[in-house]
Amino acid sequence: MEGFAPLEFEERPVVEMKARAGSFYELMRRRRTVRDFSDREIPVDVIEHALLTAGSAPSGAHRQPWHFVVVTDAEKKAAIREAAEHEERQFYGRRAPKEWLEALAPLGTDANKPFLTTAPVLIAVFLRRFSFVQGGGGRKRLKNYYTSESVGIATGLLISALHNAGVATLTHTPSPMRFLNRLLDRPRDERPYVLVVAGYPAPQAQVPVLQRYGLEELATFV
Ligand code: IYR
Repeated sequence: MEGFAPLEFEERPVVEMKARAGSFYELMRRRRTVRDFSDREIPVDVIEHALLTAGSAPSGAHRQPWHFVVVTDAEKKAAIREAAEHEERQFYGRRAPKEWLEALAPLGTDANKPFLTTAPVLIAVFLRRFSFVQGGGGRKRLKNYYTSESVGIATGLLISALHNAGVATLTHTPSPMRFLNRLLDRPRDERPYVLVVAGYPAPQAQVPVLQRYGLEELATFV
């Protein structure tokens, strides 16, 4: 960060504000988490623009505490699938408490994660707890701030940008997912945050029927 510059802000007529707010909602309410993907490729520049959008997220002290690894290589995807399914078998088989399994039952999920090899793109989102700068005769380690809030917002922008471009996503969190550091060659001080699976939905993809909160339930105006 260096100094200050005038804000570039475009004020819109109220009619336009309202129209844009409404049409953005119409777009976003059609986003669904997809678990059944086609193997068709998606253009790399769509992914690149979505990543740049994610990187526009606000972050604590502007430390940008994120790193995205885009995986398209079939062997890498297979290795991720194998490691994720290994963890998920433990999760579904013995680690998960009954209450958690009951909460997941309506989603129809289990330890099999075919989408990890079918979908054309996996984006592993890493949270960086530290930044490194040159200074004082060496590499200095600075603490990052509000990292989970910042990376959460960036991930929200990422899935919104992909949805806007016509790409379906799944925010997948195999747990634990430390194996991603090893498989994707990321340093130990980066924490795998979420795996975003991206691609076209399979032609016959189904999604759970769900209700979203209306305004009266999701917000209070005081
Ligand atoms: N990580 C597991 C379990 C899982 C947990 C939650 I909370 C979900 O919303 C969905 C799945 C899996 O991916 O199957």
